[in-house]
Amino acid sequence: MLKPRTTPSRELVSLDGLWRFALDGGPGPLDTTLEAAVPASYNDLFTDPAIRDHVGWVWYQRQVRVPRGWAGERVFLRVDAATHEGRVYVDDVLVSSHVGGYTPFEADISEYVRAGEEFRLSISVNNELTDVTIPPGRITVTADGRRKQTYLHDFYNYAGLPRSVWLYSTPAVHITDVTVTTALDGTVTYEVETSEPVPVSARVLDAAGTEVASSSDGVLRIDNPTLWRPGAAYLYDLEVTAGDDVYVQPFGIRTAKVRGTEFLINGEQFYFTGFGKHEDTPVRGKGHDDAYLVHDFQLMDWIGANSFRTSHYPYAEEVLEFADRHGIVVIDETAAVGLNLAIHSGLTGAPPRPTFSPETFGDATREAHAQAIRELVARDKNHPSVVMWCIANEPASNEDGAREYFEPLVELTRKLDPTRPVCYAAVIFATAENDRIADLFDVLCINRYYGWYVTTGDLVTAETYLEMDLRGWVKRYGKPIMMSEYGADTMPGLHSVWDTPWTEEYQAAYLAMNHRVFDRIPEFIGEHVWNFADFQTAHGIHRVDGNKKGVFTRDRRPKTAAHALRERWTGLNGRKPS
Ligand code: BDP
Repeated sequence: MLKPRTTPSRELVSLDGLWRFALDGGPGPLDTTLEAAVPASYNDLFTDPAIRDHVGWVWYQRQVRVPRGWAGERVFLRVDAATHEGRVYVDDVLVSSHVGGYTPFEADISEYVRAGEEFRLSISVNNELTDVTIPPGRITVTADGRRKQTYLHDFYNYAGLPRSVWLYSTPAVHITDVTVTTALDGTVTYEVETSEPVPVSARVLDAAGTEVASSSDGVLRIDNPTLWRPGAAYLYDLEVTAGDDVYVQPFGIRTAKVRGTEFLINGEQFYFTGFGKHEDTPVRGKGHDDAYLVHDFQLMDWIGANSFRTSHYPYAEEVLEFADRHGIVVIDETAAVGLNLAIHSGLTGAPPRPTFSPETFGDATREAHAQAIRELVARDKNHPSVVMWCIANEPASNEDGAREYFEPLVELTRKLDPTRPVCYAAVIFATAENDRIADLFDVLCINRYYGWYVTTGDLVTAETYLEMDLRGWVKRYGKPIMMSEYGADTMPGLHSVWDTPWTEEYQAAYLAMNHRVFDRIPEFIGEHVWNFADFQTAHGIHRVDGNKKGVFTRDRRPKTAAHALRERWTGLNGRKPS
């Protein structure tokens, strides 16, 4: 799905800003004095707990004027994200609806609007998570009649319109999709879809804007191509012309492959250093913010991180574009977090239920999951920064039914994109012995908290357990292995001379213990600390104002461990620490 852009044939109007907001009332004029910022999650904007804890639909509304020059053009309304379900109304007409909180959708509204005139735009957004949504959740009704949302992940279920909303124009016949595939010798293959059959041609402009190739047969050849490399980004523009429409798709020339136990970018071994992140900031919640975007990438550069995982959902497209431009490597994840009922029963003492069954997560969940994969790949396939798809975080891959559930999803991912490796992040209950799905994937991504949730405060035992565990995976599967999560909650300002959990010293010692183990395993291809920054967690779970495993605080100040990581990672340039 194409990102809206201005091109010689397309215009773009941002609808970001303040919208009228209400818990109910639309699509007629909202009777409200509340206003909500877009982009932003609505939860932390207001002081009223009835809004923060609301379960169900909310309404956003504003007037929009179609530019007067757009007569005869197609007019599209594009929502970058409505978390988790969105419905778009032009005046009283429902023009589009979409399920899935972290991928975009759009509607051709040409027949409902006129150039130069205003219309009332309403978007209703629903935050409910159920056993057929990705991510899953559950709604219960309390004894006093309140609907309560629970879910199987720790981060707060921020909702609303966390990304931009756009109005854009195209010519009547227009480009609807572009797919670019590259090879290191400079061969660029492109596929273009259009709303009606028209002749298509394309040319490539280099970073200086000079034309370096052109064709109309789907294949382009660039002589002496400059590759996109981690830490040394280089982007070309593919300018596609189809009839009267022009679309410009940036791309990079690079490959990402697994060979034996190596992860190769452009045929060279790559060692991941970095983080699992979250889209999470004070007040905005999951709202995209360009200032935090720039600052977070500055901090990643400062600390020597060359990569991150979009845990646990697709991030705003601006984030991936920034990574493309700055040579940061991305593992791109679906929102399939929490397909694991054992963790929940472990935490609550509820009797364990099988994760994969018709009564729990069955065919309908898997179809929602498949759709999440389709939309992720459709949106992000052209980003050179994305080197691997992660299709789930901590599923119950050790349980009956996991293989039946995942096999078709892995096949689907590979069919949609044969060019990138595929992984999932394995939960602690899934071991080399009992995991049912690891052989289907390319890289072993392991989440482990020895020394935190297990053997808390005992880093000596933790080191032994961790090494045994990781070596078991290497031995059984012979695939590249990386740590996709390891971390310890840390209260900034808390110090100790002993191995005391929650202190800054303990976080640093915990990470150092993990690093000793990684460095003893030749098949290791990377380390992503959990988490880049502290983040807000679900109401009512056992956390003190959020998850504190950040190496930076929620307002992005370094904890002691940040300096130690900086020492380890700086200067590696994708090579394994020695
Ligand atoms: C892992 C999850 C991650 C959590 C983390 C934690 O993948 O989302 O935030 O644990 O508990 O199980 O800090």
